[in-house]
Amino acid sequence: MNGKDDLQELEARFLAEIEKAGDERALEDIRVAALGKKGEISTRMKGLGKLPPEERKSMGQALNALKSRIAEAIAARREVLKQQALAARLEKERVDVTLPVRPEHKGSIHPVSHVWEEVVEIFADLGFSVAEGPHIETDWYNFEALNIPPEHPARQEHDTFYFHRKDDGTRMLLRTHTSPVQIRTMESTPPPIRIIAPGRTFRCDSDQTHTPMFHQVEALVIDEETHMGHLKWTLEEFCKAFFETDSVKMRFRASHFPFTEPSMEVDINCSWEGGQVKVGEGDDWLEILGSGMVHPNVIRAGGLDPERYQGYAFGIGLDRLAMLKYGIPDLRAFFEADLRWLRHYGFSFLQVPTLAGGLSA
Ligand code: 2NM
Repeated sequence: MNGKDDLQELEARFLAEIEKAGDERALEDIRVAALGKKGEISTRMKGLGKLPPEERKSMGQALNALKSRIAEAIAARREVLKQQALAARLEKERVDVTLPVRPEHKGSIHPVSHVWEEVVEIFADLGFSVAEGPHIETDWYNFEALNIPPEHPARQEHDTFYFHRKDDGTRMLLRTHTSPVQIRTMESTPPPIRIIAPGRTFRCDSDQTHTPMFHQVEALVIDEETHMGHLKWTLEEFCKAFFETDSVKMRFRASHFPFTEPSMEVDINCSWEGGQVKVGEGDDWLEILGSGMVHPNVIRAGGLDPERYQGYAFGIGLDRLAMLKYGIPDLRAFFEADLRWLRHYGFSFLQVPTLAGGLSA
């Protein structure tokens, strides 16, 4: 048979097969039969040497051109098949998001997540926005900028997780509090600043009352006039809203933190009955947060002028808040992912805390 006629027939046959290929596997079989090492075209390429020299060149060109056309046809068909497969999958896996929620759902919202949302809701209502930042921080943002120089004793208390040193001798760390977010906010936002920074924090400490990962929410307010009266009012509003009682009594105790001056720890009244704490009744006191007026060194580290700007900050442990409000006795159970525990203490995803609808209800 004349070589060129043979090629035309070959091309027609392969193009027809490609067009008929129903899936990517069938297409791959055709590719191997046509373009593979032992395929029709390669076999003919190998035969070129036996042709008379004057035919060899044109036959070689014809074979190469055919090879490209078949490869193109296969690629085009593959694209069509891919689109068809995707369309079929989308059709089959379609979810009607307008259907009502199924009552038999299994998941639940972790109490820490729930309390996190409650706290955000309360402070949003007081005019605070939420700020977030990285878990992996530099020494500057986690310590130096917060008025904690390298030799400061507070460094030991922080039980910091460090990463390997870099070539320049510095090392990154897991933030030990969310305060780095406040520094970053001061750098990026002109006052007035009114933010809360909820998030995960990390300390190399593990016993009955400490887990290596825990949650904090810290607040920062900076402008030209803010004073301790504002701090006290804000904390009182927060406690009343969070514990859902107007009867909660608060006690401010002088304390010391490197990043605030003066510093106060805040206790609320509670009762202990049958091993259960109740907030807002009784004559015992329970420490729930630390606070103070932001130290001028910290304001300066945030890039602001402490002669012009001042403000307050405070920090609250979210895990402890969750234990107190929902009567959860053991901190370590929080992070064990025990399904029975999660079902018992978890919240329905429909129980979104809002001030209008009730935080815990
Ligand atoms: C606390 C207690 C007191 C605090 C201070 C700052 C910053 F960045 F503004 F200096 N952030 N958070 C602070 C103050 C945190 O936690 C117990």
